[in-house]
Amino acid sequence: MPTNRTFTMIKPDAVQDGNSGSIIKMIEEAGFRIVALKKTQLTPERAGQFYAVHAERPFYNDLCKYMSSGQIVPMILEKENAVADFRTLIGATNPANADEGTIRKLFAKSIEANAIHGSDSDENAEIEGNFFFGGLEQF
Ligand code: YYY
Ligand code: MG
Repeated sequence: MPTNRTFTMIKPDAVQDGNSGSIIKMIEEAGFRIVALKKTQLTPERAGQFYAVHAERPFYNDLCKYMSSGQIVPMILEKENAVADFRTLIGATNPANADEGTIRKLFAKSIEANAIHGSDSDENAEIEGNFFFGGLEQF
């Protein structure tokens, strides 16, 4: 089976709480290879660019504020069927609806502070990975 890639970022609530290590361990144990990883912080403007697809949604301004409120850990990950399998590993957007054992069920605080991002398509995975990492950082 060919591998493909997805993009993720551990969000400010999970980084602040010291859960990055536990989350990365779950990701590696689920069979994902880390292609690229760093710790950084978004400005509200840059968070707005990342989530531009949600610009008309009522939660957009709060989301941009929240996503720029602390450090994040963006990563590019590789595995067979990476995008879909990673969405399964993280669980539903609202942690109240997330399956037992998923990253959001274990670590998310609310629908906004939901611990982790996962790309929703191969195309967006590439766009989002390139948002944070240059070509020479993607191995
Ligand atoms: O892909 P995913 O992160 O699971 O959800 P999206 O529908 O793409 O929304 C992106 C992001 O926006 C979500 O992770 C939290 C936030 N959000 C929110 O604060 N309130 C909502 N009603 C829906 C989404
Ligand atoms: Mg999404």
